[in-house]
Amino acid sequence: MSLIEIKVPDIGDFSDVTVIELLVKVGDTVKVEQSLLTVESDKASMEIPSSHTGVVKELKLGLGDTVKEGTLILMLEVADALPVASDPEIMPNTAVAHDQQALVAIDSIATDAKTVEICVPDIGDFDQVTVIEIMVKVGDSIKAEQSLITVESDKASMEIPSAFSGVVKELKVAVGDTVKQGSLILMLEISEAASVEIKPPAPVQDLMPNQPVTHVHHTLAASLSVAKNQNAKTSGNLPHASPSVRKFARELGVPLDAVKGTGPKDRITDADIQSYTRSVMSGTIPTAKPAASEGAGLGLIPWPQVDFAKFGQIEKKELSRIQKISGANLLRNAIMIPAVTNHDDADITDLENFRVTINKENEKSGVKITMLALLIKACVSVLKKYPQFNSSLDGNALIYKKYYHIGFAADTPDGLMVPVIKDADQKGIVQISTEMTELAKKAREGKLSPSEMSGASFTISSLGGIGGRYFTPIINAPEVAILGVCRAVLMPAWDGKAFQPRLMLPLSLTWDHRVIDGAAAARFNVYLCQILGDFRRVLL
Ligand code: CAO
Repeated sequence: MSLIEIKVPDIGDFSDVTVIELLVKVGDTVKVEQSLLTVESDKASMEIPSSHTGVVKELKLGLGDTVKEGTLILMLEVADALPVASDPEIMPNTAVAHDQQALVAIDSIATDAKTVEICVPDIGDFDQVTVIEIMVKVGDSIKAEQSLITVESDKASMEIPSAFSGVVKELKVAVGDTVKQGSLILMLEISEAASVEIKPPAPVQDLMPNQPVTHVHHTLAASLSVAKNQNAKTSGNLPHASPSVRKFARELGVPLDAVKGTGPKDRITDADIQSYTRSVMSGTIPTAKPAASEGAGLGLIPWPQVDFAKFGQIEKKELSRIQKISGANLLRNAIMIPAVTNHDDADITDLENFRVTINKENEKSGVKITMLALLIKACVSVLKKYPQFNSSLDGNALIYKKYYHIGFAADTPDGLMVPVIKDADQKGIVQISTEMTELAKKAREGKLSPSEMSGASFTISSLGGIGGRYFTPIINAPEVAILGVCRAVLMPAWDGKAFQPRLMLPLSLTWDHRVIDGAAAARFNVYLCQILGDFRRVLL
């Protein structure tokens, strides 16, 4: 027995691809040609087979690792009798090297032609592959390099991009068709300018001069190279999905093996992922119980299905668009952030007197200073002192923002919106009050632009105009803290000799425990209360 290194073979034009599936584990006996792992670029995925039979002794890479030709995959114990395989039929073949120019071939006589044939380019060692997805439709305007179709062999799937920008005139393939290099995918109308830009072609044998339409062949951004042996077993029960579907599933956190594919050969489609997500969200299917190694999953029981009409009269109304969007965000933030809320009370007796006095003096100007504007200014001072509250998590790093854009929750007939006061540190209280009034009005009228709702580094949610004591606001990710404010009430406060009536403002600070700890949160509230108690501290 001897131990050999199994490395990533020549994988054509792929240079840095990501490992998305490990198909073997330590102790497994693998056969020559058996797939070891799946790698994926943004255009294609492929399985990498073993060049030897043996027992896996050690895995040298993990999910998410980036690999290229020569990267060590694993250590394999092989029987000494077995020669080191070098059979070209077994080893993944070298991808055909292509000159990009030569492959973007066009009939020189047809430079004034407007319609071109877009054909399957050289796809390496694939000769008969199945179309599993069509990503464009007649009438679509597409850009050069945009993916048109996904094809799949038993080992890999890849997206085939367009060589030109233009408008799709006619589709020449359908899902389930078998294609190979040269198969016609679609007819594309390209602008004259685009056709003129195409350099005269290198001679390509299969082009017919003087044809009325232009033939276009081009190479893939990445040519694939995989083992040819058709008898090699595919990877057992691996979910069957194209790279774009896999990417989509990963973005949503959907476990592919829990999704039932409805495409040809049970292939999982975009629609399957969407339908799975909808079912989980509505509680129709519970999330899968995670394996012990996966850590805590939600493992929720299904949402209760109740026929409310059995208990009395009901009326069903669709959620507003804003409610649907904010609902999805709130759910993610509530689930994904380990949030804690600290409550405190600020003595705003003097501040409220000051606010009322100034508003009386400025009655004629029409500009009213609001408590929320004062809170925004006070929070900026606290954020400057405790910058981790003005940060965002980026993997294992923290991004400290040097700007102070403060979002404020606004109640609107259609649902909750969060307009943002940009650069609040550089603005006076009158300006903040004026902007807030305008933004809140726009929010209620549904006229806020996306830029007016983006970029917040900290948020305040004030229920002060309505009432209540304390609440637990949900952090507006990727921010790490939010301040909830309720209605100020007169409370008796002991001054050492007697109880005095003081106007106390209830504060509720929710913070992300991955970034902030309880002591820091308490300090934040204490300093905020000090500022609100004596606003001159803002000048410090
Ligand atoms: N304590 C006591 N009184 C307060 C107060 C407080 N903390 N905050 C505001 N008030 C008073 C104001 O002074 C005003 O009184 P006057 O008319 O006598 O001056 C009155 O309450 C109305 O204030 P307002 O709420 O209309 O204005 P605002 O500037 O305080 O807030 C805005 C503006 C847009 C934040 C608010 O209208 C709003 O939409 N709040 C709801 C936010 C929300 O829904 N949060 C929950 C998010 S989680 O679901």
